Amino acid sequence: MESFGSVYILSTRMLTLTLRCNGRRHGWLLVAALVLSACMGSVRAEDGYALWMRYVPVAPGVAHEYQRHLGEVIAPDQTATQRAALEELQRGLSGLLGSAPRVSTESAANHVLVLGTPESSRWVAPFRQELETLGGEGYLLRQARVAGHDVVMVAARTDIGVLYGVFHLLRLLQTGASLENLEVRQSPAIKLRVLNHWDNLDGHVERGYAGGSLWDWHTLPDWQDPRYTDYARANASLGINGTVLNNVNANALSLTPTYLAKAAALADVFRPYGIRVYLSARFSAPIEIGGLRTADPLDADVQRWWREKADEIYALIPDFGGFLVKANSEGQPGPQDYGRSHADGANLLGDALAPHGGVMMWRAFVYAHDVPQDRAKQAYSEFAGLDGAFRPNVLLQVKNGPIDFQPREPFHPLFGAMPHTPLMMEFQITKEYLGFATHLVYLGSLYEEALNADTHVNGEGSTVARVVDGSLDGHALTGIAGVANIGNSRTWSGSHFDQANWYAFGRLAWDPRQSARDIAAEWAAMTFSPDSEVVRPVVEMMMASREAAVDYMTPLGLHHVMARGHHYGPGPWVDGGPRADWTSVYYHRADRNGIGFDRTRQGSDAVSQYAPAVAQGFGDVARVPESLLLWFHHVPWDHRLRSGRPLWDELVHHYTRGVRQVQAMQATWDSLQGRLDAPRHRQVAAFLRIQENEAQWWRDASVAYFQSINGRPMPDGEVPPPHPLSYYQALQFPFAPGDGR
Ligand code: GCV
Repeated sequence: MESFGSVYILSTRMLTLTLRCNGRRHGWLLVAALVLSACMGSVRAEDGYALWMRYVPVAPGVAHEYQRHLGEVIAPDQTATQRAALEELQRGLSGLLGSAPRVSTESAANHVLVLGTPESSRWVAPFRQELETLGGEGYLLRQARVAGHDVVMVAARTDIGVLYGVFHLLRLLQTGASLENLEVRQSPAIKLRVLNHWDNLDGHVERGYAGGSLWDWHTLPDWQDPRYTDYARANASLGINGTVLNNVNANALSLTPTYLAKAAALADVFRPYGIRVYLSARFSAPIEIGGLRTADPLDADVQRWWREKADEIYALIPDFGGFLVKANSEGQPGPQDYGRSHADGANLLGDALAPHGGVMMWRAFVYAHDVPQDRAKQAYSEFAGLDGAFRPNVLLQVKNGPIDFQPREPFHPLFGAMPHTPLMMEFQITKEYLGFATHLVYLGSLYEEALNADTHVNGEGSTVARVVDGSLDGHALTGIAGVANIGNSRTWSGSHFDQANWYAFGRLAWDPRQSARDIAAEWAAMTFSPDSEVVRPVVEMMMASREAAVDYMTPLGLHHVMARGHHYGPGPWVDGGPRADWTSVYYHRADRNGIGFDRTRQGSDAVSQYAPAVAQGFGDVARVPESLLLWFHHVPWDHRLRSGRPLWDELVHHYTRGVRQVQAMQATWDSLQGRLDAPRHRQVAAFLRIQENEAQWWRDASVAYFQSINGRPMPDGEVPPPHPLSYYQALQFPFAPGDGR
């Protein structure tokens, strides 16, 4: 297996120089192991491959405490998952503590680390009843006195729970937590925690900014790249338990025997890590690969075809998760092609999967160009009336907002509107609308904002998180999906900081009530250094970053004003083309007098899709959060905001503030030079320069455009754009990454 750790640079120059480490000087004679291990974090040639599982040596002070507790391990190794847990523990402890623990079956030591389930370990057996309460994936970490020994226990009802517990323990060590009186009881709040890969069979990743697809379909199933195991480890470390391998804009070939064998090989690699494989299914597959003349969901031959297809898949992948379907959206085929409803379509596939225990994840991202209705309303119009019409194994997968993964959107009105249907949250981890991989934008804050939004459907506290985790309406089948930002780039995510978004998604999927700030802090500690002088500034950068992007791209509720097609850079002037709701002018509606989309009762009335308490707030220009003002209201350019500034001045103020915030992030990052490894520091610094230039570009192009519409002078103290509008409009990026094909 490929080394997951980083390469150590150990040049002769280093050995003959006096090293400076944590402010202390050491003569070269003292170099040897002590200094090397203390300084390891700052001399490693880090390339990001190790993600948050770098397992670099902990500070000598804590190392001693950890060694005392964890020097000897008793763990089963009979199943693949047991071996994965033990291997991870050994890998982790070897790196963190400098030596591998002794592994034994019976302890001679006073202190011992025990892994296991009641079945696999006699040490854990007495805790059977307690472990039952933690469910199939939960775990218990506890320091206890057992049979005369001081035991740190990683116990669970299942092997997977133990594996998750091992990752939790390693996280504690990586972040410098104490093991004294350790007591952690964890179980996931959401059942299906799934990545969606928008990966095509030709290796292109739609909206992918981290290289090509991780899946080498050409060499599968014979060659299983060790990287697939590392992918599984990374996901298991977060509790992600499913992956949809292929793009929702699906190719029917992924359901042919050739590709199913490849998917099965991946499923074999992922299984020990608790990850099930799912596939995006093309609704018209019965025609394209089945030779049928129709894909009508009520046609008996079509129903048989899907049943047999499911049987075929489960023969190859016994724990296959199920299907994800994008239907009748953006040109994809679907049940409406035959005059049937989305429920008819979803139930067709749900029925085929049901005998095998599979689930059907049907997407609500549906809007039709022949419907003149406000696009923000269409998913609700299509689905709300179907509540209760779906089979028990069908989940409806709903994007966090009603348009499309914008820097800021209000929560999707379907959340709370379908109490009889399990609604999955769909977040985007890849930053299609947030500066691709080069902008530092921490999405933990965006996810937190969406999950904490209060739908008010059952009174105050009816948060989106409670819809998604099933507690609001009593659903046991629950799910959350993240559109992956993973590719074959050495960094996995295209940039070091984008790894944090994968991480935050996974951690919130496990427990949507965690704070984005806490998640950022543990990620920063593991990814860079647990030193508070590093964590604190890095977390401050991360926590400010999403608002900065909103400011320089889409302040005050503006949305979908980026360039056409590839969505790279500003394009508020985008107009014309195949459909109005793919243009910017459709969304901002700026004219000489004002700007914004009127979604009040006098306008498109999208506000009425929310519960009355929410609708009243959104619909009232005096009460709507200013961050969503132009999402819901068309207001005059001189409308006064809470700052006292007229709207035009406020808008320009936000654009400029966004650029300044990026500059502040640069200054913070520069101040960390020398505290972090140089390779990663250099790349982040370079990307921040790109981000600064592009933030400035967003600001200047947007100001130039809106000024051309409203004819207003620049607000006092604001610098005019350096180029005329025509300059920004003429910029072309024919090879911008990630475009759909
Ligand atoms: C996979 C947006 C993206 C598309 C994506 C679509 C979807 O429109 O631009 O690339 O298609 O969302 O979520 O289905």
